[in-house]
Amino acid sequence: MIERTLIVIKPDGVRRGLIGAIISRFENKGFKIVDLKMFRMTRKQAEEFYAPHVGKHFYEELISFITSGPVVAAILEGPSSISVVRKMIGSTNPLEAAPGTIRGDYGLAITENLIHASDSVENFIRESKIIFS
Ligand code: 3AN
Repeated sequence: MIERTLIVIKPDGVRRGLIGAIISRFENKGFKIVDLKMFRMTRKQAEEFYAPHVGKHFYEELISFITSGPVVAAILEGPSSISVVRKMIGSTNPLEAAPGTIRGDYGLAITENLIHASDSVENFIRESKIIFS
C-alpha cells in the first residue's frame, strides 16, 4: 500500500553534516520526497511533538535537545513507508541498532540518535500537522 511517513533529522544529524547521507538512503531506496524543510523547533512545537513522552525520565533532555538547533523534516511516500522507514532507521538505542541502519551506522547515543520517523498512520498525521501546517 502506498503511504506517507514523516522523518525528522535531529539537530545532531544536521550538526554532523549528515543531511545528505541520510536523505540519500531514502531516495536510493526509492521513496519519493513529497515535502522537505529545515527549521528550528520551538519549545511549543517540541512539547506537542513529544507529548506521548510527557513524564518519562528523558523527557526534559529530549525537549532541550530537539530545540537545540535546526532539524530537517521530510515527508516520504512509497509502499509501506511507515514500517520500511522504521526498519531503515534502526532501534531507538544506537548501541542496539543493527549495522546497515541509520542509527546503527552513525550513532552511539540514545538521546542524540540522529533521526525520528513516525511509527503509525495516526502519529504520522499528528506529527506532520505540527511540522507542516
Ligand atoms: P523512536 O524514536 O525509536 O520511536 P521513542 O519514540 O520511544 O523512540 O522515543 C523518542 C525519543 O526519545 C527517541 N528518539 C530518543 O531520542 C528518546 N528516548 C527514548 N528512550 C530513551 C531513553 N531510555 N533514554 C533517553 N532518551 C530516550
